[in-house]
Amino acid sequence: MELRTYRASSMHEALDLVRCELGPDAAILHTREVRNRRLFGLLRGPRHIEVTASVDVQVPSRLQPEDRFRPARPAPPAPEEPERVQGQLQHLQEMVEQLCRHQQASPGRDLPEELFRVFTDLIECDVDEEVARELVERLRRDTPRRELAEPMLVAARLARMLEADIPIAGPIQVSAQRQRIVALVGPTGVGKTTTIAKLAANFRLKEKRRVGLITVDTYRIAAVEQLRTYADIIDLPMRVVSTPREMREAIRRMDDLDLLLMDTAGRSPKDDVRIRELKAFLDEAGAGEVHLVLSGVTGSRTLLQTAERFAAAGPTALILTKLDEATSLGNVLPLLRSGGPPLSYLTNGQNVPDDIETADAARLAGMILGH
Ligand SMILES: Nc1nc2c(ncn2[C@@H]2O[C@H](COP(=O)(O)OP(=O)(O)OP(=O)(O)O)[C@@H](O)[C@H]2O)c(=O)[nH]1
Ligand SMILES: [Mg+2]
Repeated sequence: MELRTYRASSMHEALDLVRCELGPDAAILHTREVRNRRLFGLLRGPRHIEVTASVDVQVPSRLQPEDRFRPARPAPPAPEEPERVQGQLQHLQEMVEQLCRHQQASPGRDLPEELFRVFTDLIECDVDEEVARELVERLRRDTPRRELAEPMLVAARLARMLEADIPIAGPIQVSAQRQRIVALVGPTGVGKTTTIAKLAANFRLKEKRRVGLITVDTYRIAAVEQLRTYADIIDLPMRVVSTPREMREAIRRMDDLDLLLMDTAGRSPKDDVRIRELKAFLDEAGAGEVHLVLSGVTGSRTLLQTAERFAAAGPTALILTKLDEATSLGNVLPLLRSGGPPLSYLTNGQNVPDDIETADAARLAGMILGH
């Protein structure tokens, strides 16, 4: 049995949602008024109506008859009395079993009101239901009862829990003693070239490092031109390579530089062959660091699947881009908790070189919670 819960600002809107998604046969099982608090804040938010509905269950609706979607089902021809009672009993038993099963899976089971609110806040921050449930259960297990009554303390504890789940790589370590070769890989259009420009400008202009650029993105003329424009503005040497031999040659010619940043062509996560080709190229270059670049505005499942596909390129770190465009960031949690590469940088805008920062677990946890 599938139960769905809808929230809207009025009963009318909530019922429209149910009608749209579940059709006119949906049974309304429960309605309640909820008030969202701004995340873990003390202020009461706007009033919402929450409606739980199902197309699978056949119980009398809690709504007034005029609001019901399900017209009364035509009565079947009356069977013999004992048979009818037996049938009803069996139906009732099935219904109770289904409701018990749902109750066990439900996050609201026995949850104190404060934690239920944390759960709904997490859902609103785009955290997957499964992850939200796990976090709330951990909170319930670990939080002393008197602390539960203090939203600020609960929020702080939750933030620390998230923080502990975010692996951090730290920034690229550049030194004059040993050259570092760092490649950025990832799907198309996520911001690889822009991020290379930001990194290059920061290391060159702020840290006064000797930086060079290499692009292996020769699939599009515009891609080479884009990087060349940045190389000209920042005043950096740049090489375009399309074969392993050219790669070795380019690296040999730039072996006096502290940092080589390597831009690669965006690859579809579904293109396993191209991703393996890319890995061979990076091995040839001796890239000591491979940063997988993913956009923070991607859905949680796609983020996980894309990271899985790009595992073949041997990423050692993760960069999340376009955080400025995301309305919520709970979608990145499953990826960060999946045991993949640790985070190196976050980018939050199109401006070169400013819109980049070294990833910080506490700050990102706060961003995910909408602080
Ligand atoms: N809002 C926002 N836009 C960004 C960010 N980083 C990059 N962009 C924009 O995203 C678009 C694509 O950026 P590119 O750097 O060309 O992306 P790419 O990954 O190199 O793309 P391909 O080489 O085609 O695979 C550009 O319009 C960038 O300005 C960011 O942090 N925030
Ligand atoms: Mg590019």
